Amino acid sequence: MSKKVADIIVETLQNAGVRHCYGIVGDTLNLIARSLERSEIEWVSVRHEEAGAFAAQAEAQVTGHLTAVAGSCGPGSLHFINGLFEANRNRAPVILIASQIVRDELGFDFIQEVDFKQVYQSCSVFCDMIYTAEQARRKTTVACQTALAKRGVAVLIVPADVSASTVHDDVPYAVHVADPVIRPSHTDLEQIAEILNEGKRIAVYGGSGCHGAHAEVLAVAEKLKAPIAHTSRAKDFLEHDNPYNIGMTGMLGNEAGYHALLNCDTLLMLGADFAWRQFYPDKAKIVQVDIDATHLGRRHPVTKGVVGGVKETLEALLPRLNERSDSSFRDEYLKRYARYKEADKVKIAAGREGSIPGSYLTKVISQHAAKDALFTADDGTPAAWAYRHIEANGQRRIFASLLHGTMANGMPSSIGLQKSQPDRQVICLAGDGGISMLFGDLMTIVQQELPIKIAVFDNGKLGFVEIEQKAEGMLDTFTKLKNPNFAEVARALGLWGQTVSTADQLENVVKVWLAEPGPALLHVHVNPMQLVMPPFTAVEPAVAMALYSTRAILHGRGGDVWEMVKENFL
Ligand SMILES: Cc1ncc(C[n+]2csc(CCOP(=O)(O)OP(=O)(O)O)c2C)c(N)n1
Ligand SMILES: [Mg+2]
Repeated sequence: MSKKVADIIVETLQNAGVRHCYGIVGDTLNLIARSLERSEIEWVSVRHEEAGAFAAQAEAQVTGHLTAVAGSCGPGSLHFINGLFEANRNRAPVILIASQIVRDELGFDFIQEVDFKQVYQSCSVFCDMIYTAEQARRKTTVACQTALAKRGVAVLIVPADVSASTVHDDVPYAVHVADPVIRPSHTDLEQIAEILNEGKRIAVYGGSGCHGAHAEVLAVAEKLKAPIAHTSRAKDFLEHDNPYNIGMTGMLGNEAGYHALLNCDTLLMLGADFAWRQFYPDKAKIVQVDIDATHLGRRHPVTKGVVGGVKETLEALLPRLNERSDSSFRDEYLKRYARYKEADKVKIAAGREGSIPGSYLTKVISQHAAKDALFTADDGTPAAWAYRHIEANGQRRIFASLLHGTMANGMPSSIGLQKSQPDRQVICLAGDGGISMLFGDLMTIVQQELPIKIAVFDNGKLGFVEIEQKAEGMLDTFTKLKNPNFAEVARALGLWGQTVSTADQLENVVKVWLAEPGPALLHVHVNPMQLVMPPFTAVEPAVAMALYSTRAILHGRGGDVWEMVKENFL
């Protein structure tokens, strides 16, 4: 049977599980757009392709399904890049249909010619062109298969003359979505059991690989009398219903999680690939379990690394572990964690003179959000507050740019979450810097009639960077933002919009905002002087802060120092 290549591509995507395709149409993409229109895949027009890529990766993460983006040649398909880095790092199966100028002009610096193969190599697991019409089905199938199997981005470059061609299409290449069970060999299991059975102060450190393994992680921790610390990405999976939880380590962590990992004599790392080496113990024996063999020992040397899914590995490991009776190590850190949580309850409150700290705003939102709400948080202070103050319950999820660390991830990611989960509440915690960066896609939210709830944490600055600068003893440099009234702008765009500046009104306004049936933007003037405090008191940052204070006072900005001290230390 003869078929148009554009139809073959779209049919293959549909059969591979694609439900939405985000993008902007144009020239070389038009034929594929026509095929998409006739398919069951829903096209979602965005205003900036980067937003489409963020949306697609969030959808792919929450559903596990392959999700598509598509662009016109040159700048159109180039604009996806930052969102595709985000997707690839998050192991989100996303396919970009990068339409291309006709083959006959490739290599002559034709108008809009971009070598996508070179551009997208470093943020993809598959990146290739359909060279001939005859290879269309096979190449599209392999692109989809690779994105799903390797959990990442596939970039399929499609010259316009190829998508317009007609070919015989009678070989049934098709995508297989597999779900294998992977666990270590018996020898590997014996070896890690031996190390764990010798431990006296054992800690478990769970990462996002613990998704779906809550019961098994708790069972192992119970047997080993180990407290459970987790990475930020594992918060959704391990924080809830966990009597052994001691929270996170790292800059966003707390002192219990931080010290337990440094003071244990045996560390069991489960699906955790935490990048910051200084938070690993230097003297402990480390056992690492990861589904990806390339992760073993790449952050910090480990005693024994094994390959397997966390759930399957722990199921097989459990009978090999001796039940310990001494729980003193775990008890100590559980006590320290409880103390931290208790202090936090009091500390996270309205600021002085009715100001609203970002942490308090987040806590209030968490209190009133739905039980199964999906949150996105912009890189910057919103992500820090989200991981510290959104309460996990096993149903909620938080999506932030933890691995790529990009601004502006929040609002566009919420588009993909709401498109794929129309019945769930989707809440975006946005920075004033972050929301401005892809502001145009608020119009996508309106056009698509998505009831997303956006809170803009307006501190009038690139706050997180200012904190970094202060921690280096610098005065704030190039961080100021002159903002509009975001609520007014939101209303002009067709969203519900309101501004809140004082803590006494906050709770009521948050309730009204969350109850709005349509898209709603809450513009909150948050305390501009709030710092994100690390879980330790190191001499270095303290000295840098002192330097900052001295400089600020010398530059006639003693008021800033006083505001900072009042908000954070008094
Ligand atoms: C695309 C991009 N540009 C720059 C940065 C560096 N950066 C990280 S956080 C941040 C400030 C974010 O400001 P805002 O969104 O207002 O959040 P705040 O920290 O003020 O709450 C910047 C500039 C980045 N991570 N990504
Ligand atoms: Mg800001």
